[in-house]
Amino acid sequence: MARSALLHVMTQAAMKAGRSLVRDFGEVQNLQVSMKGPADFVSNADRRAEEIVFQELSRARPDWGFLMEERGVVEGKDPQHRWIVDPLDGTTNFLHGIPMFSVSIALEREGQIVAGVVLNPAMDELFVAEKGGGAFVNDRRLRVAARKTLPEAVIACGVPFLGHGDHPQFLHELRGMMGEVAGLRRMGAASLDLAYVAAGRFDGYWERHIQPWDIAAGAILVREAGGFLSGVDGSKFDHAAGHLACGNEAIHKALVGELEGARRSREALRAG
Ligand code: LIP
Repeated sequence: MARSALLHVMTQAAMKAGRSLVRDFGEVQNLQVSMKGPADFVSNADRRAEEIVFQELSRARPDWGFLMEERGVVEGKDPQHRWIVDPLDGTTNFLHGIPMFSVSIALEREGQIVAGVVLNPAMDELFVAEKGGGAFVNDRRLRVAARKTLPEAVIACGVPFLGHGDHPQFLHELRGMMGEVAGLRRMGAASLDLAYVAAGRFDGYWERHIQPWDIAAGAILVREAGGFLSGVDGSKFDHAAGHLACGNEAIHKALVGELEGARRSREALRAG
């Protein structure tokens, strides 16, 4: 597959940051057994990776701005283009020595995501997509899974954790969903959940309380692999809305239906 100049720039930045993360990941595995633990080290690894992506992309496109997990918004001279970057998605996995983390880079043009790169450097998997050009993993074309019903589907999700998310709401969703599907998974890196939907490994995915840099690149992978995305309530997909559901057309519809059922059952309980 011949990569466009744009995807080339994004891929180079992700791979350079990925090499830095892999070096640091080796060290994290050593630090696991120390009393102090690897937490401070991991924040530095995250910052190092972000600096690399920032430098690489700024050099290639000096006028474009950024939305980055650590740095926040960096205004560019060109108001039409903005990079959306998570230099280390799956931080908790990384911290625990679990090789399920990524560098995620998306390009937003006039508010629309037009290109995305998600690299899992520990597994050597590079997912790329550009609007209208299809989605690929290591140069192999991606297609969402063909399974049409929830009983045959493996569905990924985000699970709220200490101090984060709406725990009762998730329990309602889980109660409904687990009785309907072949399997539920929680991988801990939203960009990879989306990449796996694009690759047909997962049939669908939903998550709430999620940030734009976690999902912007993955969203275009799903779309370019023939998938459907929306908010959890079926609303038009918006990477800044904080929630999403996706899958092929049938699974996406079934997923949104289940989530709506969970919402109604929670409302009913609340109303007493
Ligand atoms: C993480 C996500 C994960 C989600 C966490 C968190 P981080 O991103 O990818 O799926 O459940 O809330 O946002 O913090 O590792 O970049």
